[in-house]
Amino acid sequence: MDAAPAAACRAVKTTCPYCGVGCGVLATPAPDGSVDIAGDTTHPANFGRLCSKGSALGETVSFEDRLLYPEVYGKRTTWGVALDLVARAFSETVAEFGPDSVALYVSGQLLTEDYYAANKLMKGYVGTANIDTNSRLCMASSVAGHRRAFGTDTVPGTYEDLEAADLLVAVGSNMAWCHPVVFQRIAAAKAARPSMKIVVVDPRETATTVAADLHLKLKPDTDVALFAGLLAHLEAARAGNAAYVGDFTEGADAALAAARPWTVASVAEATGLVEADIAAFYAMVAGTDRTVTLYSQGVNQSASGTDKVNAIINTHLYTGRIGREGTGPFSITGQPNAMGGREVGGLANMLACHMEIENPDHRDIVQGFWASPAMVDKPGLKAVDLFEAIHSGRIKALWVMATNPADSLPDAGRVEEALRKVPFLVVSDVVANTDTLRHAHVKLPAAAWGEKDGTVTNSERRISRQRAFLPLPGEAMADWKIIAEVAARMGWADAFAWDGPAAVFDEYARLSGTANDDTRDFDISGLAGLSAVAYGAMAPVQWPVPASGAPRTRFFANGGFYTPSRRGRFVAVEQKAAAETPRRYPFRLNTGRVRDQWHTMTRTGRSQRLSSHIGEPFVEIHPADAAAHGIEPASLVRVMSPRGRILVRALVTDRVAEGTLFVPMHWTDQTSANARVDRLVDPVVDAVSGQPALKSSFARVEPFAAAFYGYAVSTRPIRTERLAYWAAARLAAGHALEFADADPCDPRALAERLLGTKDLVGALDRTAGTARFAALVDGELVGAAFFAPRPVAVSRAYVAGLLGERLPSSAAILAGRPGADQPDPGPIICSCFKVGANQIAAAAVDGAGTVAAIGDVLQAGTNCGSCRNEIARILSSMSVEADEPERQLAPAG
Ligand SMILES: Nc1nc2c(c(=O)[nH]1)N[C@H]1C(S)=C(S)[C@@H](COP(=O)(O)OP(=O)(O)OC[C@H]3O[C@@H](n4cnc5c(=O)[nH]c(N)nc54)[C@H](O)[C@@H]3O)O[C@H]1N2
Ligand SMILES: Nc1nc2c(c(=O)[nH]1)N[C@H]1C(S)=C(S)[C@@H](COP(=O)(O)OP(=O)(O)OC[C@H]3O[C@@H](n4cnc5c(=O)[nH]c(N)nc54)[C@H](O)[C@@H]3O)O[C@H]1N2
Ligand code: SF4
Ligand SMILES: [Mo]
Repeated sequence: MDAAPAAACRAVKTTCPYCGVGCGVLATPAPDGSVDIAGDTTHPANFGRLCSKGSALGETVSFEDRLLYPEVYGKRTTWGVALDLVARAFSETVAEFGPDSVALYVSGQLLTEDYYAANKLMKGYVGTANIDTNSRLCMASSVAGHRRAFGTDTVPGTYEDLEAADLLVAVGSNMAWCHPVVFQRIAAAKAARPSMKIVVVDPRETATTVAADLHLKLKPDTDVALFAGLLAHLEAARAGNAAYVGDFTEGADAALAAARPWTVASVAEATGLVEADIAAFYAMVAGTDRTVTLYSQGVNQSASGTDKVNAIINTHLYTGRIGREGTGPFSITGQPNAMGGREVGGLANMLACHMEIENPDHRDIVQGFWASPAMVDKPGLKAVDLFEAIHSGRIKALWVMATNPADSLPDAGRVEEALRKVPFLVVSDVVANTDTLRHAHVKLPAAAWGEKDGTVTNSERRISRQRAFLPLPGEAMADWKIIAEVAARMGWADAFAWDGPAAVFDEYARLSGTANDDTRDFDISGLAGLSAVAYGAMAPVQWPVPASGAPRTRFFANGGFYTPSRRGRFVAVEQKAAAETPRRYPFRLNTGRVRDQWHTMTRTGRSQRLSSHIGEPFVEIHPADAAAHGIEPASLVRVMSPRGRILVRALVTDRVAEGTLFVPMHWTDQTSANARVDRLVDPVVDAVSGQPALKSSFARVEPFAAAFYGYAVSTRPIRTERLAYWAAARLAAGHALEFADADPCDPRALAERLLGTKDLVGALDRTAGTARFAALVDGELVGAAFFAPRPVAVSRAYVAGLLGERLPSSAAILAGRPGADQPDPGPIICSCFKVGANQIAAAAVDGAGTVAAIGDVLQAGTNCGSCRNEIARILSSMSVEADEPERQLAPAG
């Protein structure tokens, strides 16, 4: 059933493998191996839209850098040898040290079928709940908050509610960059109905705050105070829904009692917001029935993450704004199958189909259904503890699938030590080189997006098919199949004898309906019994899909919670006192994402289009802090915590508050010298959910005394030597490298080594201390390198555009920027049409004063639309610094 490669050149309907919006994609493979990508106009998540990452999917499906064959201890081997070894090592470890001595660490980027197989193997057959997922870093606080309030992990609403809301409050979410298509749907709704209001709660200005009617730039981790104060205000303003509270909820009194001490003045004190803004926000919420509160990592990734979630949900229960059109709390999911993983019980404290490990009835249902020989009866280790348990010797064999913990877990240096230390490490991945794979004893080549078949569930509970449209390369195998093969070798062939993903899905659907009778929200028994053909043709569908009983789109408008009393629960929450700032680490370090990269860049990093937006790791630092520390714009900065240090580019901007920093999570040792931000991050976790507080470590900064800065382009990969700083990016015609070092260099000699040729033209300018070299073969530019004592002031877009081109003379390239007759495009804003900031500014000067007008004259923003907010920001400020020194960084964060 795996991957019948599509008949030549037919469009295959599938689902985007990046964010939790879950957009439908039409993929058309061409005979030359390329793939044409378009949005699926029939898919209810996106109706044809795709963002920049989705649009560039075709650039990421090549076999370059793929892991194509199994490897054992560094040598290529057969599947038989690799699978036998994994099964034997796990079996022997369990026999000698017990089931809790082995672990799986999996991912919201697995398909539901993969996830189900992994969970069944561990919780029902090996007999341990030591299977956790990177969703612990992502959604665990939302899961815990949902379970406290609803008795189950339900997102009650839909994307249509976001459009139908009169007030959309986005908390700790940069959705313009991280959930661009949902954001575009909201922006379109607001354009059609300007009375709709958007409030964004974020300590930082972002591409999302640009679109807000009100931006509450609060102090980090003070959201509980803001929402507890809101609850108190709703009571005082008599905006509650007494009937809803009385009929369908419990615990309101305690929550209100905890909230009442908050006044606008004390909230202002706690959050650092001005009273007028708080009062305006509270009045908007009190006066707007159709309110949706959408939230993501600024809420979840916090030591008070679960309390933040419940502080938000309390306000919806109190007003009865839940489960009705245009209302509700809305936890938006990160990964393509974050939601599916929660459904199948991927977390160490859950069973499959939203059943609970601690509940003996649930355990019996699952054990009976699986006929499992060794059912778990207690929760397993959560991600951070799991890696710590390697250090203490408890975990002796670990299998990592579809995640890159060496880069994405907090205190990543210690995680890497654990990976080095664990006696047996298996890693299943699709690419050949990651920071995690380099420690693997066994490497297993997994089928990638486009080659694998199965289902994912998006943020609005919609299950969609991912379909294969490419043949399996090398010996790659689907993840569920790899797991089933290992299970069979451990002695459980019958229980894992599925003949394809349809059979796995069928088993899962049947389990969801077993002994359910609406005692559990997650029921897709109506999808059981699909033939392989029907499964192949399955249209996107929102759960629940019970075999009997009415389907429904939303939850809880009339109660029906899944707590023992069937009432929704208020949770009394307290704002935690701010942790004391250590004297030597005075900055709060916030981390997160940029528009065009996905996590550790193993796939998006291959796309030149995506790399043209932001091509380097950076730290956002306030101008006053930069001045106080002698940090110049675009210079290099060391950011340090007690756990580690990184070296990144300074982005001096008042988008961040004084005393705070923001660093993206994307750059790894594969793409940079020393920019893995999680090496700095404290492994502090939320006490309820175990989710790490990835957005609030303490750090300090220091300018880096660079002897020189450099920028190089080449048609071939550029060597990086032992430079203190480098960051590599893809270009249309090759590669780019930003670099610098503390020790002076001989520029010509270094240029020769970086570009791998001695055949250079160019010159040193001793007075300016600069040097410029170019390598031309038959008049065609194959490489260039620029050196300067300060950040190199050449136009990246211009130089990159000449690579691989035939040049009339070397003068054009050595100037580093276009002549007066050809304006410099500036940093790329629209990656679809390669339109730079300077072009947008120039068009605006010529009269194109709106985003639409810019689209008319430059096309910018007219394809995926992900850059529209950045264009709006340029238009509103018109203060783009053209160059000097030109930054790779786009102007809107
Ligand atoms: N381009 C892109 N899109 C992605 C991803 C990607 O890697 N790249 N990853 C996907 C995944 S898995 C996820 S989980 C989502 C994440 O999506 P988001 O949660 O939107 O992304 P982040 O940038 O991690 O963080 C969001 C915001 O939280 C703010 N924040 C920090 N501390 C606080 C606080 O104390 N309170 C409040 N209110 N806000 C705070 C940050 O300043 C930041 O702007 O994105 C998904 N989409
Ligand atoms: N400081 C900081 N750290 C963070 C965050 C943050 O905001 N700040 N965010 C956290 C969050 S929300 C998340 S979700 C995590 C994400 O962190 P990770 O999950 O570690 O990041 P990815 O780069 O998505 O790693 C996925 C890996 O799986 C591989 N892969 C892709 N498809 C498949 C497949 O089908 N099968 C297999 N076997 N492998 C595949 C990819 O090549 C890649 O190596 O990072 C977390 N870490
Ligand atoms: S919004 Fe972008 S990344 Fe997210 S699913 Fe849609 S196309 Fe993919
Ligand atoms: Mo995530």
